[in-house]
Amino acid sequence: CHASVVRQQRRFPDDFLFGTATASYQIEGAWNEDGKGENIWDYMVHNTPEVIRGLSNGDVAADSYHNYKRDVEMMRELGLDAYRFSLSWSRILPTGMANEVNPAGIAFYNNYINEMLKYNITPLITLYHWDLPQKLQELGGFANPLISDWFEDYARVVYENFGDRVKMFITFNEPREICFEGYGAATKAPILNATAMGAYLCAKNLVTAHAKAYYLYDKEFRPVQGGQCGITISVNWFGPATPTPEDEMAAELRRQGEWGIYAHPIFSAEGGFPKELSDKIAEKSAQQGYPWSRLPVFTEEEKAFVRGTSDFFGVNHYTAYLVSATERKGPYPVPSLLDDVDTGSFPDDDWLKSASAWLTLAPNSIHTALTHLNNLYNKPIFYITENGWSTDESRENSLIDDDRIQYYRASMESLLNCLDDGIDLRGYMAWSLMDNFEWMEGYIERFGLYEVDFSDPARTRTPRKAAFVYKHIIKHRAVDYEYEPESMVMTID
Ligand code: PNW
Repeated sequence: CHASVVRQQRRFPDDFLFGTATASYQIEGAWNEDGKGENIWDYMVHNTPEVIRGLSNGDVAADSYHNYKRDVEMMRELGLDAYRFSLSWSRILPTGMANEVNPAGIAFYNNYINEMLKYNITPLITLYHWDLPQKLQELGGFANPLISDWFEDYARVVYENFGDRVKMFITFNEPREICFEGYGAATKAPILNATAMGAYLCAKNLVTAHAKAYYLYDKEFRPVQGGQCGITISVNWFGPATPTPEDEMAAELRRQGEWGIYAHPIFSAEGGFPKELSDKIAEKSAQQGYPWSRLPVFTEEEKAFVRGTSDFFGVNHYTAYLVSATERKGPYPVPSLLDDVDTGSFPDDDWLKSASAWLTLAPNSIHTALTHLNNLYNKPIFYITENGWSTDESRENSLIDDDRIQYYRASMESLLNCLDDGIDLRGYMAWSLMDNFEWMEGYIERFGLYEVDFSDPARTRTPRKAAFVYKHIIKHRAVDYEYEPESMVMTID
């Protein structure tokens, strides 16, 4: 007879960075306070409020501009090693250009950073998480190649002001959502719906802007500041629906269209846009009567400029899809990235569903995606810069989020599979520290480890059950399936 069976626990290394992530427009509020300029989300929610579910906006959001000390207190409660947050470009440069730096904006981020450092929490800064200054949008935004100069000027202000204390910079969060959703469709600001032309122009200009900001850091700031600069790309997994050559090819094309278009120019040995995707778009463009491919080309010089410009690969990973060459395709607008790629995608019926239409719990998909990236791009350093689960705001017992716990535990196992395989994965940021403005879904889909009461002027934050579970994982560097919080009262250890 035996007293207890101890499950063999796999552990995370002590120096593995566990954190949470947020973004400026989603949490800060104070949209027009202390000299902040207007950005494309301010403009969109005020001029076309009907595009947001529940007609809400980020004017106040979680009001982190005034609650930043409470935010850091929550980080301490969770025992975080790191915190990833983004800077509001128009809070720092109200016109978007570097002619005028807003001292109150610099002071706010200094306070936030210094408060974290006081408690040994490593700050990770994202320079751009979707909130372009409106004035720059009026000049074409990411469709204008000059974006790379404007972004470089902004990056210089950021490195100069914060680089003495912040050692990890992420230039852009999720080019796919910026370009494909904001320019190619109307599902994110600036809701341009400029078909595939807009999305492809944006893709080339964005990776070039990233490269400029990287060289600026590498040449002028790294020698004195000694940090790292990289980019975060959303890499969900797209696998074949059936093991046929047609579906295998469909999945490959879809991967190239979803994330290869942004990752290949930076992380591949040859640079430029992915080959099969480029061929396919050239072929479609010719059929449609265009005198040239709708996908811009990189000259050899441009390829060399962009290639190799990231110290790490930041991966936002949430879910997976099955891809078919024939099933459940479109109809897609013509021309569009999805019509160019010409595939159908859907989750497996057995995967647990979240409150977000696009998000299911796909088994071990972090490991599948990272294994693929690791082989494709010659073993870069990886960070998971976002991963998380949504629940609906109308749920009863909204603090008891067993589905979110199931999702996070599954993610942990998938991370450990990566570490077991020798993938150079150095950290994991859960999305999100707290409920926030979930873009077009307003406050209806909730991703927080802490619940935020958006009807309360104080925006009170309350830990969900998953917060206790994540805290326990961080503290013990392992997943304990037997663990249950003793109470829902959170303390700082
Ligand atoms: C991320 N997808 O966006 C963003 O970086 C966050 O700002 C956002 O709140 C979070 O995920 C949750 O939505 C994504 O379609 C948007 O797979 C779409 C997808 C993935 C991530």
